[in-house]
Amino acid sequence: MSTINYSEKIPNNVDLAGDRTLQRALEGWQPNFIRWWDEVGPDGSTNYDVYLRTAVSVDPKGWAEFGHVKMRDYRWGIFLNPGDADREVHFGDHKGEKAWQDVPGEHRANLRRIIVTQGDTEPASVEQQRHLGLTAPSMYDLRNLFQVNVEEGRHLWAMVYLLHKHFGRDGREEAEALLQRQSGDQNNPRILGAFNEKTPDWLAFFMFTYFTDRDGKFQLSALAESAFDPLARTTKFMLTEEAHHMFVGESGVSRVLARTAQVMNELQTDDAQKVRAAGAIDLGTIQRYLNFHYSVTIDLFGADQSSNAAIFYSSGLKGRYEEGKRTDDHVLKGQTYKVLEVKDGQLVEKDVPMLNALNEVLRDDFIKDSVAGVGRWNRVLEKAGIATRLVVPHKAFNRQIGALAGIRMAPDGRVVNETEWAARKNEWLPTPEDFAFVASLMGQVIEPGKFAGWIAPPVMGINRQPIDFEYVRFG
Ligand code: BYC
Repeated sequence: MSTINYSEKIPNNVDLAGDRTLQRALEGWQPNFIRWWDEVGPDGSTNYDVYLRTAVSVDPKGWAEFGHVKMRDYRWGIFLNPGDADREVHFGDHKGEKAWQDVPGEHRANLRRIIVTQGDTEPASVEQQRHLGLTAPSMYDLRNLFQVNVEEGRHLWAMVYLLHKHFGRDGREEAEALLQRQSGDQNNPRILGAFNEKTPDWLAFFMFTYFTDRDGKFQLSALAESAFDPLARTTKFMLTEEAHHMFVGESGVSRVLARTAQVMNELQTDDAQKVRAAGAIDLGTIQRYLNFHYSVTIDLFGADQSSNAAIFYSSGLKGRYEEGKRTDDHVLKGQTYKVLEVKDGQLVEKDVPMLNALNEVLRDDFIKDSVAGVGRWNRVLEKAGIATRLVVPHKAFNRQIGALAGIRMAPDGRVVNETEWAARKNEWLPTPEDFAFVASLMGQVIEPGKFAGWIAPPVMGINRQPIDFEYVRFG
């Protein structure tokens, strides 16, 4: 079960050949996927041979192989972590029952909705990143972008497999619709807000892979607890790939900071204009990008009180992050959790039923994890002797979803009036001028071992290759 069969048109470890109808249906979807990739996937990359890792097994010790491949020939496939025949549901009303190998009728609509929402984010991110290859700061970074892109494509495959196998005709229709919605499209946008935003430059890409891919980590971890075993097993394997995406973001921002700090030290200045004139990105701009990506990403966890979230949990569809490590009763009835609301112009906490607050619980877990990485960024500044520190804004800052939506708030958590917001929002969120400046730095640098002037080289290469390795061969 766990070896991947690469001799088939669709590589898989789910014995696709044993289900001819499913195999034919997925082989019917495959050319549509390739057409989608050609139309809205990485711009101008068709002839490139890219040093990519491809999953060859689900054994954590040796799951991937590296080699130069053309992206449209990447072996996108269907890989589930090994199953455990004795697995039990370990939270919610079905706790203690056997995990489900098929979809129970009463949970069908909700499960489909969760799988479609998850699936929708994957192609969305490829669409958002499609032009970035044209302005890559190095061949190393170009390769990382493409690695992220092909794996998001594979994550789409993971969800499409579940839709085709377990949801019949509706599932096949949803799988088609996943290729039809498009990021930012006025008439047929992607489902969740952050996936309709632009990723216009590489600073935005690094912030996206740091923050928004981390939403992926937390949502996939919650789904990896699911009573619906095929969803749990496929999301567990997706998490293996996701780790690299967050690494790209975290190390990317670190390298931008390292270069900025170097320029600040060379010029003995913290003046943004002087830093910019020297071709580096000033810390104010980096902070504003951080504020934006952090706030749109925490919206992805949904409303702070949600009856959907309660139903998803109680019915065993979606657990909490690291559900198995928690020591409560895993049913959560009668328990409460604190959420925020505005009363008399002040933010106040109130206790609400925990089950309804599970989006907030997951958001708070995400926040802890995000803050830790921002601390690692600050150590780059500290080591360089720079006094400025990056901070994540208050969680009510710039929110569009839930009870905090639309509140005018400074990043430090002060509720502000419309006048102050209007006067100061350019200090807090990226301005058109910031975008224009960052865009002005984006020129393609693709000679092996060379890096754009606004970013430091990485500490080491990919898969123990040297930094000046030919990660991409241009056809
Ligand atoms: N934007 O009751 P609520 C990843 C909607 S990222 C727009 O709170 P619920 C990746 C909501 O749909 C991980 N709309 O909803 C990262 C609902 O709409 P309807 C993606 C939003 O269901 C980088 C209404 O508002 N995976 O993998 O409790 C690169 C009421 O809200 C938003 C998942 O999200 C928003 N931000 O929670 C590539 C996991 N937020 O039904 C990939 C699956 C909420 O009233 N999804 N709405 O029309 C879920 O678990 C849930 O759908 C959500 C929403 C947590 C997202």
